[in-house]
Amino acid sequence: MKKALITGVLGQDGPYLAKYLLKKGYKVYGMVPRRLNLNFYNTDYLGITNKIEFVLGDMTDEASLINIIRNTWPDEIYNLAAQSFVGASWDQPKLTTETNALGPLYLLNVIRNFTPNTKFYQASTSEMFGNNGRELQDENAPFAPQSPYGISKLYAYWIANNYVESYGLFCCNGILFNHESPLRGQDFVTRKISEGVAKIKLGLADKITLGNLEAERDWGFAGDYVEAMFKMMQQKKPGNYVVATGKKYSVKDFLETAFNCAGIKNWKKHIIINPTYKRPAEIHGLRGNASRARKELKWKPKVKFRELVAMMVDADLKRLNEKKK
Ligand code: NAP
Ligand code: G4F
Repeated sequence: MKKALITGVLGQDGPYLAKYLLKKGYKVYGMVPRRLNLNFYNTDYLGITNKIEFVLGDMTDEASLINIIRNTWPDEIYNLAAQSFVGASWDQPKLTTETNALGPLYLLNVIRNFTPNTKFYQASTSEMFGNNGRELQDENAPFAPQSPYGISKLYAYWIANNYVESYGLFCCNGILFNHESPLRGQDFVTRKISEGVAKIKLGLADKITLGNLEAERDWGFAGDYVEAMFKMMQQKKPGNYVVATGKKYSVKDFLETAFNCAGIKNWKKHIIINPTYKRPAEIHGLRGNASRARKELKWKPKVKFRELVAMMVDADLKRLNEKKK
């Protein structure tokens, strides 16, 4: 039986990936940091909490990572743990860097020293492209990150590549564009909108407070994107792959579609703009070209933009309705 270790297993992507690997017959170890109240909502939502073996560890604590890997001896490590909220990376740049840049370095050193045959997936991001002046990004596009988050992730991207070159490790960077789902953290704009719209529909709120509505993103479904993670780890040679839909929409488009899905007219009257939600440096638009993944991994996204928005609004309506009962 193959063994996989997923860091960040209780976030958005972790549970979808864990479910996918469990279905493939993997033994799944899920690394969780020590928290006062660990939140198992996302693994419960997918019905997999009791199928994962949880192990305690922190990306900023090298010793904990050494212990975990030497105790579990995984065939594949999917490094999804991160301080992943771009906005917070200006408030906590050191924490962001320690978690997102040094954490992967620690993991790579454990692999190099103890389990050199373990394959390593690094959760890289379209944020690394930043405002590079290009309209469409592929694996060869230049990097121009705009946030402490993007910069921390760029370090991890390069060190993973360097460990392939230097030590022959098998490391893949999945350069994933924004992907969302009902399990998305409530701070991210799509979930903030789907939850806000659901509350307005149910009479629990009247307004959603947001920042820059003009920003454009290439939004896909997290459940589709974890398949690409797995597929790149099964290739003969390690590689870096852009994972994206190739279509971009503005925050405004997302809003309009979400209100429309809930059957609410005149959406503009429910929006407040608050500059606190604007960023010191913004990435205006991101759109990815996933041709390499399509060709080599035979991967393509299944869920379309409107289906994704509807899925998120419906899930929030259902959850809030159940809470009301
Ligand atoms: P997420 O929901 O924020 O999940 C990240 C998980 O990492 C959380 O469960 C978090 O736990 C955990 N974590 C944070 N700090 C940690 C630490 N020091 N040690 C151990 N665990 C820690 O992120 P996601 O959306 O699933 O994304 C997965 C990965 O892909 C992230 O690395 C993200 O940066 C990257 N990525 C995401 C997207 C996207 O659109 N979703 C796109 C490109 C790349 P707490 O919540 O308890 O802190
Ligand atoms: O939902 P967001 O916070 O996602 P962002 O910054 O694109 O980052 C996400 O995707 C990256 C991949 O490109 C990941 F690497 C990263 O970990 C994360 O998952 O913001 C999207 C856009 C931004 O332009 C932001 O300025 O929405 C704009 N926005 C407008 N009002 C807002 C808000 N974002 C948030 N979070 N909250 C608002 O009120």
